[in-house]
Amino acid sequence: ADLAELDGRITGCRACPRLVEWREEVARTRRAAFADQTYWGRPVPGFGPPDASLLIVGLAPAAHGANRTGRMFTGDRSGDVLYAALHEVGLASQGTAVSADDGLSLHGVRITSPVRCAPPANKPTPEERDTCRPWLVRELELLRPSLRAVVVLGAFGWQAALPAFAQAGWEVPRPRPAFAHGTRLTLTSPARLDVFGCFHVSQRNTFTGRLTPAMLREVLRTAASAAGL
Ligand code: DU
Ligand code: SF4
Repeated sequence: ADLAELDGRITGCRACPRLVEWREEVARTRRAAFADQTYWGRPVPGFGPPDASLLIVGLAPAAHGANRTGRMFTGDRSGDVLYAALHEVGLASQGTAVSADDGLSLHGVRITSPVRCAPPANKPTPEERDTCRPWLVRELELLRPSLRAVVVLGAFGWQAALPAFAQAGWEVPRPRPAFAHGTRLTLTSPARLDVFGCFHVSQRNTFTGRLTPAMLREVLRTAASAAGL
């Protein structure tokens, strides 16, 4: 089994009835600006090379972003911020992401999500988060040989990711360290993994200045350095 095979299995998942209904309804009704497009409307797999040393963990696909284009953070405002920063720090081949065939490639970085289907109001339930976790655990197991650092975007991702690290074989301290922007959690066993907390790139944080492009670049630079990139 490899990551490409895992990605294929993920895209066929229908384990969460509420999310299956929502992702497909959004794909049917569409937004006026995208009325002529065929929406992906399925679970979104990780994006990036299978030997990535840095992993970025988000929240869930945006209804008219990744749920439309089929690629993480592609075609939405969150992605505009994330990919611009990745490009500026040298981790992405271009600073924009508009469609799955726009030519963008990532250097040593993979982007994934603890929930793979677009949820209503961008809010998965705890049950949906737990139902989706095995996909992230499997992705972590397959990335483990090359993986050295993780950037977790937001508290939801943090709460989902720490148990996934534990299930994938890392020793995670209990009680689990709380999420904070700028937090660095270094796991040491069975192999070193530096985990960084960063405010999510959603408009709620970027429009208000809670997360500035400079703050995001700083976390990405520090994490890339920890990852040997
Ligand atoms: O099929 P592939 O060229 O190995 O790409 C798999 C997957 O990883 C696809 O989503 C493109 C992405 N990717 C990347 O972002 N950067 C790379 O350097 C290589 C592949
Ligand atoms: Fe499957 Fe995850 Fe989508 Fe639920 S959110 S249907 S577990 S891919």
